[in-house]
Amino acid sequence: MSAAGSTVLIPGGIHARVRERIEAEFDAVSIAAADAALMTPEARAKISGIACATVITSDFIDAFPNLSIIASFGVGYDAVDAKHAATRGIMVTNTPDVLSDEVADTTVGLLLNTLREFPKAEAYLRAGRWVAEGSYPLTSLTLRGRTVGIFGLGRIGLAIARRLEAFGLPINYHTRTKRNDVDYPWHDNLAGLASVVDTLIVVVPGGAATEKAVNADILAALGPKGVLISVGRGSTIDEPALIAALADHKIAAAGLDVFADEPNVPQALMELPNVSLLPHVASASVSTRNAMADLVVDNLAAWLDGRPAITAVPECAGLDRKPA
Ligand code: A2R
Repeated sequence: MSAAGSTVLIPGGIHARVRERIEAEFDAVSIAAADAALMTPEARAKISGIACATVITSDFIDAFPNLSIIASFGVGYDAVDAKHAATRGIMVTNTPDVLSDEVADTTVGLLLNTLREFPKAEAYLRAGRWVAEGSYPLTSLTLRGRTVGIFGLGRIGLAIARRLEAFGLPINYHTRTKRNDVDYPWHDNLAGLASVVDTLIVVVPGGAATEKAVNADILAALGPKGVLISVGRGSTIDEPALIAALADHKIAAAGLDVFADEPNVPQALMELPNVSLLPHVASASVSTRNAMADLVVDNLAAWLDGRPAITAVPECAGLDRKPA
């Protein structure tokens, strides 16, 4: 089989460039959601690739007897049952690296917004309050003198660390495995990291191992001057515990780009004054999203042509392309 003769399914919404390229380069089939009941068994049997930005369960995967690759949009692929796909010899790919710098830039912006209240200061100007009431109040928080802890020093975490190092800030980190290519102090547990820093940046993948990892104990360890920044997955934060910590001034402030139940953001969070909120936009520039879209389709084309996938997820890194 060659890529050109392959049928690729798009379940649910996806970036327009992914759809356009798939329609141009493969036989494309679209369904409204990742629900196998929306297709006949005959139609499912024709599918060899899936391009997705949605939840892909093991049951859905098993509904496609000739499926060979699932190309997921985004670096986080916790929505795709990659372990199950790997046991069936099905490749899963994601879109790492091409978004790391964009996400790191956004993280620095969100951190500054959280500390120095720039969105609120701009709203103050636009509302005419500078003229009517005088200068915006001095901010109680600053980036100066802070010590940063990065929970997840992977591709994105390291890009954030390098930026904040240039801002003159000391960096510590927690991962399961110590990196031997950086000199930043490593902590073998998150509580230990939180207790020695005042600025905790969370950029670990979602999934069971990191579910609500940032809980009341971690926030207490971060302390009253503490600032939490979350840009990985909303599932990694215990949101009720965060809301309580912010309301009770157990920590000073938080900046969030990701939430547990997107696009729904708890009203209690929105009403807190010491929070800066973004609607999951860390990688959301036209150029970066286009690069992610191209990587989705390039992975499909490579694998369905019999070449190695470009960016296999770790669970599928050892898979060989099945003979057509
Ligand atoms: O634990 P390690 O040594 O595998 O390091 C990875 C760390 N990490 C964890 N750290 C502590 N406890 C865990 N249970 C845990 N699981 C993973 O997170 C590594 O340092 C980092 C992930 O880095 P990368 O795989 O390079 O991912 P990347 O490209 O930085 O993206 C991170 C996440 C995505 O999964 C999306 O959810 C989000 O950012 O956009």
